[in-house]
Amino acid sequence: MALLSFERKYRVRGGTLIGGDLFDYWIGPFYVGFFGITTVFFTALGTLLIIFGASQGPTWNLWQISINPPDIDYGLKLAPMAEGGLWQIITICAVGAFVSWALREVEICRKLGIGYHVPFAFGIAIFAYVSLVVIRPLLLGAWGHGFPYGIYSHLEWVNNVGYTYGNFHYNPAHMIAITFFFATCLALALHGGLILSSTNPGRGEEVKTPEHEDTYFRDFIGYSVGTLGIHRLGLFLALNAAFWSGICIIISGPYWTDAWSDWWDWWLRLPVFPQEDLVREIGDLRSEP
Ligand code: 07D
Ligand code: 07D
Ligand code: U10
Repeated sequence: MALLSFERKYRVRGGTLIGGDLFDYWIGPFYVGFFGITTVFFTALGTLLIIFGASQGPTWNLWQISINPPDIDYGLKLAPMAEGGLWQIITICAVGAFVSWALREVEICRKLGIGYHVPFAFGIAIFAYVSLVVIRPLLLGAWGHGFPYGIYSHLEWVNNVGYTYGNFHYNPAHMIAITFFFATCLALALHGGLILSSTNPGRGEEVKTPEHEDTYFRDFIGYSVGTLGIHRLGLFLALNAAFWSGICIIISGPYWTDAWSDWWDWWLRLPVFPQEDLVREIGDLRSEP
């Protein structure tokens, strides 16, 4: 069915989570719905507040604008607008907009009768964001632990928080997240490559079948995960990348306050190693310059 006639067929009422028929319509290509309205509301308010914050700051340079969270001293209290209160309201708008966007995805899934995989996946991205600006600040007792909203300032934050825990690469959950990020790229490159190689042949050549795709990997590595399986695997890898990212930052501070490299001492403390010698050895290693 051509896309336009398909759209006419499925663009019918129903499937909304809230608001019944009230916002159940389209504007141009966009489905609106109750959560389209709340998305527009939170996005517009949040964006306006960022622009307002920029107008109060020292620069209009897009790369350098920064809306900073309150001082750690404010703890979990509301701060005055100019001292982080703006950041707090913008954070509420951001969470409101992201959650609205996810729920609008859910309503579209319901209209189409498809699974909720896409909103679920976006939910994991929202979790990663919330872990940075809500969960970890709450656990550490101050909104000041959130990251500043600015293109370069947020990079400074990542760098500073990284070095607060020594070498952040030793954070085990960071390692797991990075491994999943790298694996996601590998899987997508293999999948994109394989599909194009078989379904986009040169002029005059035949389009190949999924059997060709399966056989390629059987010949190559002895096993094919299958045409549905690669999509399951891709989603699994990508979701784990963002999930373990959230975990790696939540445990930095609330669970582990020293250098992450020291966390690995548990290995040396396993009862299989002679303890007295090792404890002395660890001490010696630490006192080296
Ligand atoms: C390609 C989809 C399109 C999305 C784009 C981003 C804005 C921000 C806001 C001026 C893949 C649109 C950008 C709406 C404008 C203001 C106030 C997605 C694609 C094109 N970061 N980060 C970037 C965000 C965090 C880190 C770029 C957002 C954490 C590092 C862009 C968030 C940590 C580097 C950006 C967020 C962190 C970046 C490109 C939220 C750990 C870079 C992003 C809401 C995750 C890179 C100058 C991209 C860069 C970069 C946006 C959070 C680390 C500005 C919206 C705190 C190390 N980040 N980031 O393509 O070049 O994503 O920075 O959580 O090197 Mg970041
Ligand atoms: C948070 C984004 C959510 C986005 C949402 C949507 C809009 C709309 C509109 C375009 C999670 C936003 C949408 C705004 C836009 C339009 C129209 C995604 C989020 C909801 N690190 N590190 C990570 C690596 C080092 C440090 C994660 C690598 C150093 C800290 C990932 C290296 C030190 C933190 C990662 C490396 C350090 C991280 C980021 C290499 C610094 C975090 C991905 C090769 C000295 C952060 C949850 C992520 C984290 C994080 C990778 C190096 C510090 C695993 C590959 C050693 C402090 N690092 N890192 O989280 O876990 O995406 O955040 O060296 O906080 Mg790291
Ligand atoms: C996949 C796939 C597959 C496909 C696919 C895809 C995955 C096998 C069949 C999809 C993949 C692609 C298309 C590839 C490219 C994608 C990426 C690289 C990912 C990154 C994407 C982007 C960078 C694009 C981001 C664009 C967005 C989010 C659209 C922005 C839209 C809006 C702002 C409108 C949203 C609509 C709403 C909220 C509903 C209500 C609508 C209205 C009221 C009307 C519109 C009104 C406005 C726009 C004004 C309102 C004001 C707002 C929102 C404030 C904005 C403030 C500003 C300052 C701008 O597997 O198959 O193929 O294709």
